[in-house]
Amino acid sequence: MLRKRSRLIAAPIAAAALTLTAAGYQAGAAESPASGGAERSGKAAAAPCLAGATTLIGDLDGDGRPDKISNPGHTGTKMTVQWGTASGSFGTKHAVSKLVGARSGEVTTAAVADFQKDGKLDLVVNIVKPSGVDDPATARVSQYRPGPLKRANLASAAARKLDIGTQGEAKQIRVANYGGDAYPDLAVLNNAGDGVWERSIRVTKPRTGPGKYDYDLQQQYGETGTPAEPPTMPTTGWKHFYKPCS
Ligand SMILES: [Ca+2]
Ligand SMILES: [Ca+2]
Repeated sequence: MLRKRSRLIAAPIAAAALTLTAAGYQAGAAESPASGGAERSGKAAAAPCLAGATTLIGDLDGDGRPDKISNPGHTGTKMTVQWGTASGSFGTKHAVSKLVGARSGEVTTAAVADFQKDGKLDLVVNIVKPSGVDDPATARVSQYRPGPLKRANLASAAARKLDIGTQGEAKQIRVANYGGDAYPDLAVLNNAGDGVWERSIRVTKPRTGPGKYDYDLQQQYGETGTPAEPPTMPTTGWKHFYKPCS
């Protein structure tokens, strides 16, 4: 029954999902030849839910078991993941910055949500070493990583580059809601250089995930400030898209 249900959910998703499913099979087979393959082929986990304002429970690695994603202060800079176990509990905390391979002096910002709404949680991650001067540095990593993600390094078979990494230095990335549609958007606390901090907006398009910088949307939803008076940042992104777990 679970298999049937997972197929029904997967059916509307085109070729991209087939690629992910194939990757899931391979990853599962490599890790656990006995049972991993079947489980990772698309067993449907329950919909993500909130266990408190900064803790999301949902399946991030596609094994059908809910994982715990914690985001202290909503900033995306101190995010941790605890993988779900067979008994329904959660394993040890892994810092997202460490999983994605951040180096000394680099700032890692991350946001988790099901951005394109295919039923699997996704990751937005940006890794940048601040320049320390007025000209912002380019990020070493700035990606949208559609789930399922590998446990070891949060890699995705369908990772895509984002322009967040070339438009300033991201200090925070938060899930946001702009325009009132069903797709989670992003608010980036961005050092744009020359003493300007901005709330930089990326609106998500159906099926494809977070979009590029858009001048009109930025005028509508963005805000500029300074280090002394930074722009306000959203704290209700997850709350808007996910219900409490109980
Ligand atoms: Ca999981
Ligand atoms: Ca997704």
